[in-house]
Amino acid sequence: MRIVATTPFDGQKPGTSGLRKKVKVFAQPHYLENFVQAVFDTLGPVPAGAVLVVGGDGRYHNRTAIQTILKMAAAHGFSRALVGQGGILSTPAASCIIRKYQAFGGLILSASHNPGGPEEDFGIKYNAGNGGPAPEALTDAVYARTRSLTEYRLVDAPDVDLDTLGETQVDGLTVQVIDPVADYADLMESLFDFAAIRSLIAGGFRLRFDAMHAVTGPYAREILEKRLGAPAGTVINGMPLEDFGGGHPDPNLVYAEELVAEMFGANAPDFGAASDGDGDRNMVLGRNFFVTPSDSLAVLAANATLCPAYARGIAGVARSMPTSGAADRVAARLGVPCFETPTGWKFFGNLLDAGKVTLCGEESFGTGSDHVREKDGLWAVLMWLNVLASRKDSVEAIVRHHWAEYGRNYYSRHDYEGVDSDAANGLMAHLRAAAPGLAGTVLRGYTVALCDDFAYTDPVDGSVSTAQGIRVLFTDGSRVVFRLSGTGTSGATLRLYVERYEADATRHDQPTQEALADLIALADDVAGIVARTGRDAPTVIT
Ligand code: VG1
Ligand code: CO
Repeated sequence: MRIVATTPFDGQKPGTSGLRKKVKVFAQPHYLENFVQAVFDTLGPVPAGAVLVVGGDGRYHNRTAIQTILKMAAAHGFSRALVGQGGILSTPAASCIIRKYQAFGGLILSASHNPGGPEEDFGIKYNAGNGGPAPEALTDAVYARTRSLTEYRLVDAPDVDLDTLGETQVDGLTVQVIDPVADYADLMESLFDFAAIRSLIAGGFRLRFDAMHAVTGPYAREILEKRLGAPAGTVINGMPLEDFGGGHPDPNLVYAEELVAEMFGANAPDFGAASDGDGDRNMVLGRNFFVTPSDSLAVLAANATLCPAYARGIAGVARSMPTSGAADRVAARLGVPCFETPTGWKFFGNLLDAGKVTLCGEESFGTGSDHVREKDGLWAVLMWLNVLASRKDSVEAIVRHHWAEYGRNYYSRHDYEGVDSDAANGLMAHLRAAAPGLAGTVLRGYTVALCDDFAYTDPVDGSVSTAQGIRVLFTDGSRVVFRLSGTGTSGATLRLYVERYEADATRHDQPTQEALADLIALADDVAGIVARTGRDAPTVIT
């Protein structure tokens, strides 16, 4: 074992989902090592036989980082490391494998939806033995440790062959290279009615899945094309590339352009879907029809009992605060609780572990259930396919029927990316200061019921998370929410979330931006977005 002297780096504070920085930052000597040692020091000595799961979304620097982590895991006393072949593990597959093999925890290498390549982003996060992202208390402790670290430890050993299945000894650590897909595909097959989906597809139902040259390609090919019999070519951009083909592996209407063009073009397939860099997000499209992630969560909750895994009903639903209230209405109808958490999957872990909820979702194209402790892109796709196979109706008809029954939550998110950090922080500080005085005022005809900075008390462990976003709630149930992204790596990203509920089914056909126009204008009145950021339009609208 070698002990290497080091000094702390600034800014190794995990954000919404792990530590994300430019590759150039991660590739500096000691940078990754410091962070990994801080994680290990925070965990403390591991028990005999402890297993660590390691894998990533295949982006540039993935393999280099894995070799370093394995040498450090050996020095820290782990007995076994389970590594996805080629260094590949989607985030939900990593969660699945941690749980299935009762691992101590896992290190996932990903910057998710952020671009990859030598000039772009890299990331790392620790997931605990429940398969879920480390809770805030742990990430805060890791950050504190990065501030005081003076050394890290690793063993001197040759690099491990990551491409051949089997076992290699790295000092006392047995490194086992595993099939990254099989366990996950088996889990999916245990949750859904694959026979029904297979006959739907055999009957001529056409689908397209865009893996965006990111991690889900091999998973989608195995599940959709091999196990469910969809024709070869159903999965497009299915080869994971270190730079995602130069694209932005974020499944939304702007970045998944190839899929969107096909789904809104002539002779479009019946169903289209895409996933992100690390496979935990999903976008679901029907023919000429976009399903908002918030609606998707609500529709899946309302139809959950059609799927074998949820046939006996769901215990409850959780959504992040900015996610629309569509799922709340379903929960109310079902008579189950609905929890509102801060942004980021780590806040769902306790609720899932305690059995308080079965389904969770975020407006940012994240949906998942208690089958793992991460959001899960392909899982959502399969749940939709199971519902479609059972209802024998189109995506659009199912969503419109849902609106007719529950009302429609018009919803949109506006992202202002790469904004000057001081300007963004100034905008948030201004809102925070203005918040207490806003209640009772009337803005463009909307009366403010409450304006606050969202805080959350975890109902399981009592931990409190503050400053999770400024929300302006109106008396008619509409709202606008402002928060800064915790996943970006350059400047700041301001997110504006806008929601309005419409009960009247004769008014469910407005274009979303039109239906929300007054609230969008009002958000600028309140926050001074244009004046403060110098942007006259958002970078991305979803
Ligand atoms: C974003 C999303 C959030 C999601 C997070 C991680 O965070 O808004 O809902 O959980 O990304 O997703 P932020 O702080 O940038 O708004 V992933 O797929 O990047 O791991
Ligand atoms: Co992701």
